[in-house]
Amino acid sequence: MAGYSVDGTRLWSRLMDMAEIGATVNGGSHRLALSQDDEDGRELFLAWCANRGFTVVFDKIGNLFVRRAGRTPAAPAVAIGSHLDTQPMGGRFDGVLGVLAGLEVLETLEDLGVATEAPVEVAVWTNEEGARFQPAMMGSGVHCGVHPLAEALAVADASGIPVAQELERFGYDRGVEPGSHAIGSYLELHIEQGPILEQEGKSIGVVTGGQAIRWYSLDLRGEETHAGPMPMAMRRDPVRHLAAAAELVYRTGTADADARATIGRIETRPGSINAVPGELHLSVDLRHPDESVLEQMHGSLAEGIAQLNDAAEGVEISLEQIWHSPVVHFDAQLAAAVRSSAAARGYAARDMVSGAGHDAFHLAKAVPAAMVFVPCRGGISHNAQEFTAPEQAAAGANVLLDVTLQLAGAPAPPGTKA
Ligand code: HGY
Ligand code: MN
Ligand code: MN
Repeated sequence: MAGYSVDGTRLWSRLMDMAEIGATVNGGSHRLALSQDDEDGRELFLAWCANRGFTVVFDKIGNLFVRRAGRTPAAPAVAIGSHLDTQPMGGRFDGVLGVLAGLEVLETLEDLGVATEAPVEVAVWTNEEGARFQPAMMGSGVHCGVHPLAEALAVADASGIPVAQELERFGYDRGVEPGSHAIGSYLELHIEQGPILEQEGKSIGVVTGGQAIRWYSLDLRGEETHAGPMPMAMRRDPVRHLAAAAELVYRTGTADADARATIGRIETRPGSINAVPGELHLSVDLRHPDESVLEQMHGSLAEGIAQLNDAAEGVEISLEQIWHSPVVHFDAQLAAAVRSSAAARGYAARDMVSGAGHDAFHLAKAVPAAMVFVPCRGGISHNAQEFTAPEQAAAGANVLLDVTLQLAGAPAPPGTKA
């Protein structure tokens, strides 16, 4: 339904205003889930929404739903959204683009006086990144019934602060029951966070699905002791096995060209220069677009770690899976709507599977869902240098606008065929 266009200048200035909150010295964003910075970002977003008279519902896990009424209030809402929380040294567009492009779609409909049959809502999901509280995509997972609310509330961050305490701090504990605020379909605009669109000169990614993800805690436990007097042969030093353990992880990443293996966090305890660590903790993130290959990667890592443990004198080595997000298939009709909007607008596009996890992965279990990608410079993301150009952001928002109008039921724009 190419015809209407968003205000790309307004979208870009909102993106830059949001980037001021939790700005890092090297031009990125630091708004960890349920931190004051995250809340400040939400308050800014809600202030923009209030200026247009949109109504807000929030739930007990902190998900926000900003609603623009439709002619049929009882019609299932079309939700468009993403997340505002960021990685510790994240970029300015991951998640934020999807939320602010969603607001831009609502504002464009207001500006043009376009009435939709169904309500349209912008969804802001709590703790998509999983950097402070694991697992990732927590708020959307609770909304879709994947994680029980009580389980999510009890998750604590590295300093022992539970999700529940932070939600109470900001008043979200007074929200509606997660999942009680029904939505009928879901769309998410996101930067690709990889190099394909840019390398191929494409403007739009028609995201047909997402790869499977498994997270682990890899823990090695020995005995703390003084770095001076204790002879090397008598030590139970877990760090002696770091290289072998890391090699096992990276070996799973060579399963084939699509396999991904990442050690994002390495920590010794007590972490003192002159104390042999008693503990060594590694995070492991394995991914693959084929569930059965990821299962093989899982098996080979578990077997390797068990053998390493058997051979390690005086050090206990364990591998615990803490999260599994299965392969996702998005709604073919919604993907087709994305594809035809890009074609109608003359945007070069290609189908692709998402390497990153997104809230849409959970929503796809509950309602028809799809995603739209735009390129990011050098494929870089989860990095302060993350960047997508103003015209690329606007192109993605225009496709989001078209598919939203199709889903929500609206008269065809003047000069276009319905
Ligand atoms: O882990 C992911 O892929 C996402 O950034 N949460
Ligand atoms: Mn994201
Ligand atoms: Mn991310």
